[in-house]
Amino acid sequence: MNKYSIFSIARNAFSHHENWQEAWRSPEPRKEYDVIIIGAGGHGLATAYYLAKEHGITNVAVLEKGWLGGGNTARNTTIVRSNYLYDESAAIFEKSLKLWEGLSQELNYNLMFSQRGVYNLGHSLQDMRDIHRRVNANRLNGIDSEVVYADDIKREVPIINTSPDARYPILGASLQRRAGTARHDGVAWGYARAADAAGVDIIENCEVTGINRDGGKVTGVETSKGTIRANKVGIVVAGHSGVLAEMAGFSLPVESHPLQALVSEPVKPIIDTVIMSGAVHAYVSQSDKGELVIGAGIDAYLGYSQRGGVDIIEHQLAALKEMFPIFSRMRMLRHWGGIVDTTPDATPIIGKTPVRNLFINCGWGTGGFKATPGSGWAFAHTLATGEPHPINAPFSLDRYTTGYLVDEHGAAGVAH
Ligand code: FAD
Ligand code: PYC
Repeated sequence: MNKYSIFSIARNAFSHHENWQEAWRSPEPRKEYDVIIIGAGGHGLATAYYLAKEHGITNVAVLEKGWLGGGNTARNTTIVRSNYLYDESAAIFEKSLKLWEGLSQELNYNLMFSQRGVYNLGHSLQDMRDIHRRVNANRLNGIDSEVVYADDIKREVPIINTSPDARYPILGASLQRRAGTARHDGVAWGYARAADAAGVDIIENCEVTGINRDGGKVTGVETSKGTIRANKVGIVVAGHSGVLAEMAGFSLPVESHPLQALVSEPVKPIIDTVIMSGAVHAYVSQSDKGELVIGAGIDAYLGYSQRGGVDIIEHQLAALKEMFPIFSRMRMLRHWGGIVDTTPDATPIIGKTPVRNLFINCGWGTGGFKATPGSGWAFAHTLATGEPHPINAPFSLDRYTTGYLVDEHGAAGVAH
């Protein structure tokens, strides 16, 4: 750090941040835009950024009913990986991972992207067969992925319990070394700043309450700040996708479920990778602040409250304690929930809707954070050209009538 940055930090500290430049503007909505994006989560903001960067479309508004990033984007546990089973998923998640690898530089924003590796554990012979199959599929798609065994894991993560006497003994895992974690709200802020700089209007506290149509074509939206016209509209609202689809007069095969997470009190560095177990429904990493970041599968019931049942976290902590006995006396500090939109094949929907010029990007369930850059990139193409990019063509809504499903339940990482 040089003397100028020390002075600048001191000056800003004493000014109580009053003179800081806003990272993005807070404009009033115009009467009309070329494109409206509903939802300022990571996916919506990334879409706006790539519309400007890749397609030169900047007469764009992103409408957010709350605050930017206040949905699942800043509620998630930030695991980024691309080790999905099917070619279709591998293509979009790997595209995303490649974008992650240069994103801090591209946005000039420190996203704290940390390629610390992700282990997906196997606890039975059948788990290990499935892991072999997925690792082979990953490698055929050029995705780094390897099978490791209990001793290998123990060497890298000495605090893990690999005793064969455990209730769910750890036999091995798939390991993706390029996978890892990132700073979740930083992703929203980085994309927002870059999109705003390109001329995109990001309008917070602006709830969309209706989708206007004329002759089967979208013409704009009704909002808490009035009517706004648009040639094209993209819906990117995660847990509220069904609500927005209903406003536009069609239904989606999605369910909205709470998904919970919690963090412990901060401790010194004890785990420098990510451990996930789909079988016992628990996963853990350690944040830069020292907190253990812990999650599980979805709550079984449907709902829109951003909280969940205590039984889920009780179960996940019991499972985690068996895997890491050293955690048994740690205190938990905070706990929250988000609303995730799950699809029957655990795979997203990105593309056209029955309403002309109205497009949707949803159904990422428990696993969309990792896809933020790739999803925004592909959705921007879809909005700009009116047609899906080959990378998102397999994720059309009509696959639920044609039957071309992409069943990723086995690789979703978290049960849903
Ligand atoms: P959001 O960030 O939810 O953005 C949608 C926005 O739309 C919200 O800000 C909302 O306020 C807004 N909105 C809704 N209705 C309206 C309306 N009517 N008008 C205007 N705006 C509206 N994924 C991973 O890859 N790795 C993980 O480790 C991971 N962990 C998770 C842990 C938890 C606890 C949760 C809840 C999710 C997790 N996920 C994870 C999933 C991931 O968070 C989501 O898939 C992803 O963030 C979705 O991003 P988004 O931008 O589509 O949605
Ligand atoms: O998709 O890898 C994932 C994930 C981890 C935690 C929640 N989702």
